[in-house]
Amino acid sequence: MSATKLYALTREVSPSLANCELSFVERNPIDLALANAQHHAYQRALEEFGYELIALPAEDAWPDAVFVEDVALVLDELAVITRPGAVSRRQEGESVAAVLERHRPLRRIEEPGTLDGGDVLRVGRTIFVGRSARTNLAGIEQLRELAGDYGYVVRGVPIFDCLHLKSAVTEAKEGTLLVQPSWIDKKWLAGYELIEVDPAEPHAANVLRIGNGAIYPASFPRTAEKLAKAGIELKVVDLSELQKAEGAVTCCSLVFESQPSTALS
Ligand code: CIR
Repeated sequence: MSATKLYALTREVSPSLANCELSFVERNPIDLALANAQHHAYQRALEEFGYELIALPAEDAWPDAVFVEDVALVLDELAVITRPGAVSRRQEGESVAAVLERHRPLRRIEEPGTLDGGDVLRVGRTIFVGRSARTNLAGIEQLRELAGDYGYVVRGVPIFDCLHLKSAVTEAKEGTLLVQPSWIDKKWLAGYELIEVDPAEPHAANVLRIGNGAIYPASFPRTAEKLAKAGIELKVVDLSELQKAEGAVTCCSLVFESQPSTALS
């Protein structure tokens, strides 16, 4: 029997990162060399978790292209190429699609739908989708049809004062969500154990869960302590420069397992 392979699709930081989209954070100078070094450390952390890295080259024309999470989502059964809410990001998906089509049947969110992967949180067979400035009802409806065919339940969830659903809530370990209660009404998350971010760390709700471990930003030590107390083994990475571009740990990769047919190669 062939072993399952774990893949992490990433893209190198664009030299034009300083021209990124910004919605809820102020523009501050970004140290590009440091951004690259931090991104490489993030890639190493993924490798330490056993992922084989697929690193796409940087794209000068697309400042936000390092945030590959927003342009696709990968479920066990299919991959969906999104139609990002920001017009400046609409062309980022093609090179990602070219990789993913080797691993999954591809589907697409079509006009008039918009959907950012940062608004999509899969927890088991439930897919929460943020109703944000980037993701519209048509996008959510299209995802409901695509994923519904495979038995996923898609739930649109309002969020406020933040960019994406996964700015407000992510899965920290099986059945446990890390949440920023100022940005999402906890009633949507009934039935899950919740860990709240430390109030002094409003942006701390984004954790990249990997089994019983997780990759987590160095900038949120108080919330990190709560996660560690919950038994989560953290690999802490400094992402200060990508955070200035309103990025977080989940948005810099698409992580997925090989399918049985591709595990042979
Ligand atoms: C944007 O506004 O699209 C980028 N500057 C940041 C995207 C971050 N993506 C994510 O959290 N999924």
